Amino acid sequence: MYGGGNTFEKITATKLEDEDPILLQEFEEKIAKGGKIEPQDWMPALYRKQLTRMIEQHAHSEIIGALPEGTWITRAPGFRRKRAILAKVQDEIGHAQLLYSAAETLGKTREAMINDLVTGKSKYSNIFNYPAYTWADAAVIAWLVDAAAIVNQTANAKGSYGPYSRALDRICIEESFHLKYGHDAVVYLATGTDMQRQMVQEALNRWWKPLMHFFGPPDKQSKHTEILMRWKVKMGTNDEMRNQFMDMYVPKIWELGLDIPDAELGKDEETGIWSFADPDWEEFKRVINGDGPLNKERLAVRKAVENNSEWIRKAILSPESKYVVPLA
Ligand code: FAQ
Repeated sequence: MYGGGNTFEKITATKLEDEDPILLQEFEEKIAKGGKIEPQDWMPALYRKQLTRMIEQHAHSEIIGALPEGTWITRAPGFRRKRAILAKVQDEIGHAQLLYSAAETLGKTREAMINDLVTGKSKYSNIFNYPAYTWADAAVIAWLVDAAAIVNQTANAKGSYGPYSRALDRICIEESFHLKYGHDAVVYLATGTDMQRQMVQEALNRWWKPLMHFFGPPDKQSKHTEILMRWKVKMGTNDEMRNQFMDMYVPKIWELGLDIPDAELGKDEETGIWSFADPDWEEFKRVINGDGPLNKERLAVRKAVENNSEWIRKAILSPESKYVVPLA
């Protein structure tokens, strides 16, 4: 029914006010009671559009997110770490596959999604546009970027769209392994030689600001939070998720004797809210709109992979292919 990208754009152009009010009410009541919406169920076009946007961006983030750590597979210190980072990178690509499949249930084809990624039409997480200069960068990504992802995704796994919440459940289990592996790698460096401690401190200094950006703009600047919270797609606001991350991980970072590069960081014990210095939201905007340190390189790699593997997709998907199972 929803063949290509153009068809999908037309279907999702309907305004919320134009929806059937009775169907809309039933839909919202089901969500309010904690019910799941499945692909065949009625849903407002805006729900379809918002979910597609968010799941698609998430899928792109996983596939691009494999690149900074991917460059460390051959250089990881020792066979044990090489095996672990190889498995992690493979998992991230698997997460992208799960998420593209979940997004496809909403009607946009995978081809259209990949096309929107490589042409720069779709966004993906800000954080993967920064370089991983040293092994400590790979360790900090595996610990803290995965931790940030888990905070966001364990909450949203309880969300209203069945295919997305089931994909998130599975992803979070794997991300928990990644976090343990990343924590182990950071602890090793933080309790190592002076040079190793310096290396991990410098990596933390590089990643802290992108980590603050990772949860999205402050709530008062967020465009989509209100409707996504109403429909239980997002289960916490950007500020709530950021605060939860700081609450869980700032003490763990301090425990290791590492400094967080923010002189204004502190928690109000009464409200439980962390305050922090402005992480430069202008930089965030530049990075998510294509002008970060490595945006062009990341997309160029992705585009090259797509071009180089086109013959494989053609061979497998052609009607003559012995790999295509005929529909019964
Ligand atoms: N990066 O109105 P809001 C991972 C955009 S997975 C880029 O607040 P929303 C695993 C936003 O799209 C990481 N763009 O947006 C891993 C919107 O632009 P648009 C990804 C961002 O959707 C670990 C505009 O700003 N996780 O790390 C970002 O309500 C290690 C306005 O913002 C997910 O995708 C950003 N950080 O909230 C892999 C989780 N933040 O579309 C490898 C699912 C905002 O209007 C190694 N997504 N923008 O042009 C979400 O939870 C939400 O979409 C947010 C943003 C919280 C990211």
